[in-house]
Amino acid sequence: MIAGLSLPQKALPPKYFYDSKGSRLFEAICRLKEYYPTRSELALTRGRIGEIARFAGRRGSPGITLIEYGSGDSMKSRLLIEALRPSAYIPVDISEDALRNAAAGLRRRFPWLDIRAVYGDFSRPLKIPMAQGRGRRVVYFPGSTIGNLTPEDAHAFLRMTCAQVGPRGAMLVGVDLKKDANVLHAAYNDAKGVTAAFNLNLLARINRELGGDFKLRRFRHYAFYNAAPGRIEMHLVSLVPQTVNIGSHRFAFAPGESIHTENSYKYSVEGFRALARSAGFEGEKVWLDPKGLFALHGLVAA
Ligand code: AVJ
Repeated sequence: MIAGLSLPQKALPPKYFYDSKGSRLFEAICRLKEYYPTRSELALTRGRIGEIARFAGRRGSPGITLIEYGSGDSMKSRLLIEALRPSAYIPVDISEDALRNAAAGLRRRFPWLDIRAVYGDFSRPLKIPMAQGRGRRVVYFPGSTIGNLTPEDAHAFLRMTCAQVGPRGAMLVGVDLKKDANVLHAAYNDAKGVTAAFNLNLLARINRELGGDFKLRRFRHYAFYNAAPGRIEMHLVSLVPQTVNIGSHRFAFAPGESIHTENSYKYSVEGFRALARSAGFEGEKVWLDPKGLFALHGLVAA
């Protein structure tokens, strides 16, 4: 946090949004009528689950290990577990509460499944417990979380995942599509202000956990589509000249100066396939929701 706030363009990593309050706010975002990604991905996963499981499982292949990054409430993974019947499921998440609750629910629902929850940050190499056997490894990364990474970081992340699943291993990754800027704008500037509350909670969290003295009313949520890099940017804009303390550190804000809190990159089908290919994956399948808003890519490690 200190390092990010010391940059010329102040910036904080979006992974810190997800304390328990932030996770609840994010779940509320997912229910907003303007926020199409969750609903679109769920509809597409429900509608095509047979094909998706056939791709991931090559039908009948025994001992599949399903690894999910950013599993959250494991909502979509339930569908995939039912259809794919893996022998092991490894949910990885940075929100410990969400992870433990989801794992407990899945244990009741799928008593035959070996579940090993891993609490951690998947953007760094993690020690993943692997079920024994020669089964295929499948990484599931839904939700368009990959959009938080710059294309350079996404490339490195895909390379790491490619090595993790090994030759002929698979990855299912949810990616938000490029679309009309007005639709994007509405999704990140909802009328009820839930996204604004989600963004501002990052400052409240710094106050709670790091002894900061941010006055939340002196900052405003700001989100816009930056067409050149193809990303939504979220910022917190200082409304007045002010200084903020975090422990012994002081940060000055000019009026209008912002903290850049999130990028959410949008990709065309071909754009994402090219990125995946450059990282060692072949884009074998892609499924779109009926409205063409969201894509699920089926990648195979070359
Ligand atoms: C969880 C990263 C996919 O980028 O759309 C939602 C987070 N931020 N509204 C996204 C988010 C503001 C979300 N991801």
